[in-house]
Amino acid sequence: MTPNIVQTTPIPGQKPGTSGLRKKTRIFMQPHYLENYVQAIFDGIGGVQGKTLVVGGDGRYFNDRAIQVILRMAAANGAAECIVGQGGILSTPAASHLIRKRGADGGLILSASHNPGGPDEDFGLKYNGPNGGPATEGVTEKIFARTTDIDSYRILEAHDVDLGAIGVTNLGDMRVEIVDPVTDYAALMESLFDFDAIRRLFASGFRMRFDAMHAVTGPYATEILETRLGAAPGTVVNGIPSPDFGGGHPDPNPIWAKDLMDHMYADGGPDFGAASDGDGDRNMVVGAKCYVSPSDSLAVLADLAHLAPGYARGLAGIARSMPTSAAADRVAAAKGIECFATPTGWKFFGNLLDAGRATICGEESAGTGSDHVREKDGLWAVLLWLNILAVTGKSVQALMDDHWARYGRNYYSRHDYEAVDAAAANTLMADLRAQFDSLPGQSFGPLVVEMADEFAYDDPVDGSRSTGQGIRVGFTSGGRVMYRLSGTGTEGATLRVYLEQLETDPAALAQDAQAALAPVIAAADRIAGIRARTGRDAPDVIT
Ligand code: VG1
Ligand code: CO
Repeated sequence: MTPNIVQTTPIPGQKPGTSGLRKKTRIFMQPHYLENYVQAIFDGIGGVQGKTLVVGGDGRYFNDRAIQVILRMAAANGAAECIVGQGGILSTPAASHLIRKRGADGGLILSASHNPGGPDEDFGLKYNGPNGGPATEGVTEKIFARTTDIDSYRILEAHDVDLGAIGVTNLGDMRVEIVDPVTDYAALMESLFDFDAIRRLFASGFRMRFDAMHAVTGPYATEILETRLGAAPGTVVNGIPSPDFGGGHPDPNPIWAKDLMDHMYADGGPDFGAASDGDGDRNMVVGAKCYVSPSDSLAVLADLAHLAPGYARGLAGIARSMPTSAAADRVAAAKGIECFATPTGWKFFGNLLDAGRATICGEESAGTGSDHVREKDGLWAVLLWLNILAVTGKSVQALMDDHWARYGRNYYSRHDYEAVDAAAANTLMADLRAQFDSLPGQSFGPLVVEMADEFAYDDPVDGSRSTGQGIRVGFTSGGRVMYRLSGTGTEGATLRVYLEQLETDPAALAQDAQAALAPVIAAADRIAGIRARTGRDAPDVIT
C-alpha cells in the first residue's frame, strides 16, 4: 500500500480553543476538513515518523469514522504504532493514562466534551503530548500555524480497521493495537484509593447514583463502582455511551443533570450522587439535598486527600484556575503549601504537575484531578469523595459544614450567556478594559471596587507568559467578579461571568448562593452592562 498524497488548501478558522479544535460536526465532515487538521497536528508536532500514538474518543457521532481516517493518516505519515480503545472509546483521563503508561509520543482524543453530539451538534479533536496532557500553548500555535499554509496531506488507501476486536493488526506498515479502554484505568484507580473501605461503605447500605449522561464514563463507572466496589446494580444510570448522548447535554451541572438533582433532593434519596461529562474528565458531586460547588469540592478534596492511600504523604501544592474560587487557597495556606492560580484550561497545570509542584488541581467548571494523569478526571474525583466519605463516616453535608466552619465559605456562582453576538461580546470586553483606571474607588450598591485588570500568567516553571486570560474586578469586601469569553463554544460567543464572595461569619454560612451573591451579581451587570449589551434578561445557565 502506497500512501496517497492529497493536494489541499488551508481551511480558514481551524483555530484550537481552550481544549483542542471544536466545531459543528458537519464542518468536521466536510471534504478535507478533518484530514487537513490531522495533518496540521502531525506537522505541528514535528511529524509522526516512528512514533506511537494513543487514539480514542467519547463515542459521539462521527467518532468511529474519524478514527479510521486518523489511523490511515498516521500509517501514511510513518507512525510505528497506534493504540486504540476498543470501539474507538477512551475517556480523556484514560487516554492520558494510556499515553503515560505505554510511553507513547502523544495521543489524539476525539471529543467535544460537554457539548451535545450528533450530526447537527458538535465534534472536536485534541492533541495530547507525551506527558499525557493537553498540548501546550506553544504546540497549539504550531498546529494552528500549519493549518494556515498546509498544501497536502498523506493518507493510506486501505480498508477499515475492526475497532471492535481486541488485539493487534497491521495497517500498511503500522501496528494497530486495540485495547480494553477500562482495564488500565481501573487498575490505576485501585492503586490510589482504599477500595476495601469503599466496599465496606457500600456493603453497609450506603446508596449512590452515578449518572453517566449516556457518555463515555458509563463502562468505567459500571466496572469500578458496581463490579469492583460492590455498589448495587443500577447505581450507574445512563451508562451506555450513545452517539448523541441520548439527545442531552453531557454537562454535569445542576441544569443539565437535573434528573440526578431531583433524585438527590427527594426525601429518602441516595446518600451520594455524581455525574460526569461527555469525555469523562469532569465531575459533579452532590450529597443528599446538598449540591457541592466545584470550587468547594476542590477545596474539600485538597484538604482531606491524605485520607486516601495515594495521597497519604500529603500534597506538594494546590493549583486552581483563576476564575475558580479562592476556597482552595485557604486550604493551601492552612497546610503551608504552595498555591497557584492559572489561566482557564488544563494545559496550564501540566508544567506544575510535571515539576512536582502541584499535586491536586481544579477548575470551577467541574474539573478536578491530580498528578496521577495530566488531565482532569471525573471518576477520580468521585472515588476520592467516596474514599473520604468511607473513612470519615460523615455525610456530604456534614463535611461541607465542617469545611465552612473551619475555613469560611467562598460563595460562588458562574453565569453563562450563550450564543451571544460575537461583536457585542467583544465590545463588552473592550469597554471593560477601558475602565481599568476609572473603576477603583467606585461604588456599586454596598460594594466598592478595589482593583480591575486583565489576568496574565507567567508560568513559574518555563517562564512563558499568557495574556488576555479574563478580566478581574475585585471589591474591598473580598468579593470578586471575572468576565471571560469561552474558548469551547461553536456558536457566536459565550460570555462567562464568575462571581464570588467570601463569608466568614459563622451565622451566615448556610445561605442560598445566589442570594448571598446578589450584590456582586448586581455590580457585575452594572459594570459591564451585560443585559443591555447582550439583550438578555438573565443568564442561559447558572451553575
Ligand atoms: C471550558 C471550561 C474550562 C475547561 C474547558 C475544557 O472552557 O470553562 O474550565 O478547561 O471547558 O473542558 P471555556 O473556554 O469554554 O470556558 V472539557 O471538559 O471541554 O475538556
Ligand atoms: Co470534558
